[in-house]
Amino acid sequence: MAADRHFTLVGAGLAGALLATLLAQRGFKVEVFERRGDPRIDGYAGGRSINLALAERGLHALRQAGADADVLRQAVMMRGRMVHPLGGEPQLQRYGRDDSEVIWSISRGELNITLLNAAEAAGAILHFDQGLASVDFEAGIAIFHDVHGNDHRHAFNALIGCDGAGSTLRGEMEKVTSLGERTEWLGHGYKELEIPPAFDGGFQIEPNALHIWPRGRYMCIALPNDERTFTVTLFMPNEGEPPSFADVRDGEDAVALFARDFPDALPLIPNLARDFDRNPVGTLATLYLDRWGLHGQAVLVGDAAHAMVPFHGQGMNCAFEDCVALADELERTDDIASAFIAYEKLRAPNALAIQTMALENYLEMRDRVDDDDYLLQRQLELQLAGRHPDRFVPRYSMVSFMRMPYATAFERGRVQRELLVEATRGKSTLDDIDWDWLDAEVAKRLAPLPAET
Ligand code: FAD
Ligand code: E0Q
Repeated sequence: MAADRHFTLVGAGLAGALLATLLAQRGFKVEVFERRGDPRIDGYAGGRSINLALAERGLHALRQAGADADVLRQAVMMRGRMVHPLGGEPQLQRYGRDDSEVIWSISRGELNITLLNAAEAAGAILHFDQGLASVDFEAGIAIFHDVHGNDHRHAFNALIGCDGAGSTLRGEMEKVTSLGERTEWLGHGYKELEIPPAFDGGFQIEPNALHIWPRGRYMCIALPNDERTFTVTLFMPNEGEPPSFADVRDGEDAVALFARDFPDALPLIPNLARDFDRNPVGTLATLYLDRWGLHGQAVLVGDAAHAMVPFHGQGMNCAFEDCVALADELERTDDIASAFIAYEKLRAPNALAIQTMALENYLEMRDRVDDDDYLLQRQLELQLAGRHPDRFVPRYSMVSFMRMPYATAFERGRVQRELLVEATRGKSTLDDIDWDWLDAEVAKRLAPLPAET
């Protein structure tokens, strides 16, 4: 490995902190510049507790960095989706076969702090309150702005953009060469609210689940925090047929919406009106690029390269897979330019596949999880998974519990969906399934999966 290989990372969020750790552990020189303050000193931006679902892909990346145990210690297990129909009893839809197939709710702030500590322990140098302002690629100089308005000129060898969906580095690269950037706005936004602990200090609702209140064009979800609270997220169109953020404008409107459409959630959220008024409406979009790199000078990872809508809970998981892939490529060859290209070639088709599946999952979550035909297809899916465990694996499981490329999960998922639709067409129970035909079709259309995926 060439001794002069020095990487400058822009952004010390989730991907930046993990990538810094992985590269420093491989013996590279790593410097990281983060626009915000050090969350270990200043507290995490916003002070709100926001959480994320961590699945096998992200967990595996954390294992590579030796950070998995620290992260899991603060995590809450989620066995499945607790669906709250309007006027009915909540029902748990298990994600996996048993407790070996679960996902984890973790605090974004705590995860970031754990990874920043890991990065420093591995030898990375972190600079906070230093936001990338511009890049002179010809001179090899990046300019960072600090909070006092001072500029710092930094000579770089190679830049890695971990600066999120609104990436400044991407904008600077785009000025030199077209990346083919395209942003597709979802037209729906989100608002974060909080369920506090019960009077006795425990959780107010089932802690080991991801709660969903599906309502057709909009929905609420809640993920547990280890301090016995839940972070609730309301997803809703920005405008159009009510309700939307255009007509649910303030806390009072929100209380009325919850009283009508989420009556079991309303009493759990005592500060709903206040939180609604204080917290911003988040925007949601998918970002597509034709290119992620600029020769050997710069490359993008995570949301900076491929921001996605959050409905599969895979944005961070995918970003973490990117980090491992890039670190592995950089270790494999001394030529940074060819490592950047190999990384992009490996990851771009997979990023596109999970972006597509995340968009599909919004429709499924808000509109289908309580439908009869959906429930019948899910029953059949479970039966087929039991009959053909090496061939028929639910797409959710391929994405969340396995590490095969996302593009493979997407393609096999497409074949499986066709089978489920064909086999249940015109049927209302599994009693009428033609099993001989179906078992033969599974064997014909789905090759066995290799044992280690
Ligand atoms: P970020 O985490 O956004 O980090 C970017 C960092 O760069 C920040 O620290 C920022 O301050 C810094 N920065 C920005 N500009 C500059 C600059 N000019 N100079 C220096 N630093 C800069 N993913 C999951 O896997 N599971 C989930 O359950 C999940 N839920 C989600 C729910 C919602 C509502 C949303 C919006 C997203 C969710 N995601 C989830 C996606 C996940 O948040 C992102 O994919 C992940 O944060 C991407 O990491 P990143 O490091 O690329 O970007
Ligand atoms: C998960 C875990 C924001 C968010 C995060 C998630 C999930 C969902 C719905 C949402 C998908 C699922 N899901 O339950 O199918 O698995 O992360 Cl909205």
